[in-house]
Amino acid sequence: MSEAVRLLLVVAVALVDGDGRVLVSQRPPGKELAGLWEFPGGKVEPGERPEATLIRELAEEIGIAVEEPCLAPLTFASHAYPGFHLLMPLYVCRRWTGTPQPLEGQGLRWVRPRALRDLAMPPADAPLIPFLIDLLGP
Ligand code: 9L3
Ligand code: MG
Repeated sequence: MSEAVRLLLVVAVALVDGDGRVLVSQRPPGKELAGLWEFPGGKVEPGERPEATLIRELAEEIGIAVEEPCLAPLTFASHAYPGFHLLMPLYVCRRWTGTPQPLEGQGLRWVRPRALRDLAMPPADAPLIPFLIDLLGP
């Protein structure tokens, strides 16, 4: 008999600026994975559509407004932690309203896709780098 796997659905987004740079957010002290640089996003609440999660998280964490048609699905990430499996769709977004701000005291950086390789990222995020290099160039 195999044990049931706990599945955590998290959604993340690559915000892309006019120079093909991507926004990464540093998880604040006190949160799990503190200090690691991630694509912004968070947990999908029960009954919530992933796009609605992203719109909510982007407003809460970095103070920008995104409209749903601007969210294009790119790929999925997954990672098996000891207690649960994380499944994380990654969207791409090139249009939003407002200027990203660190509303939770986190670091924010715009980086070219190749420079993501030099950042410490959560295990789900790092395998997404080649997809962004394919899409945006290095
Ligand atoms: N997580 C990993 N990479 C990401 C995001 C947004 C989240 N790009 C992981 C960190 C936590 C879990 O997903 O283990 C839930 O994220 P949050 O709700 O703490 O942001
Ligand atoms: Mg989050």
